[in-house]
Amino acid sequence: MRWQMMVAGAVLLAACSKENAEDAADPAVLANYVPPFVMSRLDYGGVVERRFRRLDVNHDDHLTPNELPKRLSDRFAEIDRDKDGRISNDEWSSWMLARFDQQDANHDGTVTSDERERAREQKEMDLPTPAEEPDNSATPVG
Ligand SMILES: [Ca+2]
Ligand SMILES: [Ca+2]
Repeated sequence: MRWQMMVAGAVLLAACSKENAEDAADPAVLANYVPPFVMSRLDYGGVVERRFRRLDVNHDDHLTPNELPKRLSDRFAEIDRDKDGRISNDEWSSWMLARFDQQDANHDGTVTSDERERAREQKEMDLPTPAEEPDNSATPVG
């Protein structure tokens, strides 16, 4: 009969220590904390514009297949709506904004972390963010 008492005691002890552990914040959760991400359609429009300027290395206001990033190279035909073999600023903006609207699940004009996460699960492309294309227009050049 004695071992049964010991088992009961051990179970009780385990239950207590589990409770204590839940009181403390989980360091793993804190380490992985990412601040919520919100991007408005207006911000995004600026980002897309700046990315176009950056990608257009020969400044002819068009993106050719060699100027398109690799991850977008198989979308070239899709983006080049008039099929003239190059992507105009209009074609680029409307395609990129269509990606934004697709990820803006509740159509409130912003894309949040949750919506980004959902898009990722659906293997949608990551939208470029203001952090990736900072607005340097305020800083004097040269
Ligand atoms: Ca170009
Ligand atoms: Ca075109």
